[in-house]
Amino acid sequence: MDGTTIYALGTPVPSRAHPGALSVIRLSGPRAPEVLVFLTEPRAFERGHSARDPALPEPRRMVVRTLYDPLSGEAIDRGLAVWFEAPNTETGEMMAELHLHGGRAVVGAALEAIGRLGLCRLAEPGEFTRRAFEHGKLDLTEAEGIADLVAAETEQQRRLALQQMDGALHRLYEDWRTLGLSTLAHLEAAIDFPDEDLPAGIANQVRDGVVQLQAEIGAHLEDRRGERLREGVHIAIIGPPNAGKSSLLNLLARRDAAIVSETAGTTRDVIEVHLDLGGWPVVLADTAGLRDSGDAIEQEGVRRARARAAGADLRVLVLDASGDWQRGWGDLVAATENWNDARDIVVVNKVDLAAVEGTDIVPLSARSGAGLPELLARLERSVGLLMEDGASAPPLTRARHREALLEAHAALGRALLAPEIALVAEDLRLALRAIGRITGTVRVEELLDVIFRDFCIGK
Ligand SMILES: Nc1nc2c(ncn2[C@@H]2O[C@H](COP(=O)(O)OP(=O)(O)OP(=O)(O)O)[C@@H](O)[C@H]2O)c(=O)[nH]1
Ligand SMILES: [Mg+2]
Repeated sequence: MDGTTIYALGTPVPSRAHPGALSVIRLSGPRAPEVLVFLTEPRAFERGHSARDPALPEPRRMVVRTLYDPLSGEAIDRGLAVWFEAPNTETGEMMAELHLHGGRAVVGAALEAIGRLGLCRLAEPGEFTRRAFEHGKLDLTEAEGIADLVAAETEQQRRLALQQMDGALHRLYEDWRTLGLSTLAHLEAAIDFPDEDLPAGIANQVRDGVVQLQAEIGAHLEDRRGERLREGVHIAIIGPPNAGKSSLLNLLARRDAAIVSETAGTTRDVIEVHLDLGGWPVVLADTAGLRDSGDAIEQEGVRRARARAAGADLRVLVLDASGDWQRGWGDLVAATENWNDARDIVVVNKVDLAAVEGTDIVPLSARSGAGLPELLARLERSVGLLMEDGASAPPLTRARHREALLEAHAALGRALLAPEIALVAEDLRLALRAIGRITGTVRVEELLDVIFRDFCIGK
């Protein structure tokens, strides 16, 4: 971190088609308040005011100010100005904000005016958040939570991101580090005094600590909720040919994403659509009708359908009400890998042609839409069940965390088998370092560059 002052437009860049009512320019760094003075006091720049100039408003108090070009003295806009005194700010540095009208020319002129002062430079992507991290305002998982919050598209993604921004993962990983460190302290005591008898039970305590840590990390690694929330819950629509699987996909997607026809065997490839289902992001897949076929291409489609069904988080089996649906059901379920009675759903479609009755089925007409509300409720319930598994603990959300935790998990496994105390300690230290990399307690510069590069400018 350098001691420079940075500035950036924090709101979207206004375009001709989308000017904003407001635009916010933010600054962070030692000279931020000074910049405010030079921009809001005509001629102040030439006179060379100091940051303690009377023109500087009280910190944290918004004031109406006209913004001037510091060199020509020409008015640019009138808006609100505020500044915040370090270190109790978002970045831990002096900060200032200008709330201007969101026109292209206004924003362009204001940014140019700030640049012309020569007191600060444009921020890089994520630089504000990075400075907050450098000043200990947040850890890396919380910084990633901010990025996820900005990127969140559904309600549940937003909730998870907010939890992470508020430190849910930080606390979990810090708890593990604390447990690991106290275990290590016991071990180091044993190494330092090899000749003295250890108090009875220390070896057990160390073992219990490592076992507990490894078990908790293992359970966390198995929890797929975070990835499902980021990438979408995968739902596969499967069933015999012509049952109306593609019709159902189109109905849920509210567009003609898949070809529908009365020819059995229409769908060959897997067709995906992305949906927001009650706040959950969902990837819905339509698949080829399941049957034995002499057609090599169709057979490949069926193979893909089965693979997709097995790999999906949820399965929706579609049967044809106008056919002998009760007979096919059991065999199809039996032939479907990973079928889960509690969550997976059986839809009997085309009830406009033949009425159906039965428990554990959802009657539907993809043609008329009858039964759709019930199906949506069932889908939301199933997704809810899926995502509640282990709901008390915050889920793993990033591949970066997974990698580090796998490393920690493996090191703990080695520690349990290590023949000597010194080796146990070494493996435990490796595990702690891996966990520390997740939160940023253990710093890795290249890693920081990668993480903050993904942010937007002005964040
Ligand atoms: N009457 C009626 N016809 C339907 C309904 N849903 C689908 N169909 C018709 O059933 C035929 C097959 O529909 P698709 O959606 O293509 O069926 P599919 O299961 O995707 O078929 P494949 O891709 O060949 O496996 C089409 O002619 C649809 O118009 C429904 O609810 N009622
Ligand atoms: Mg189809």
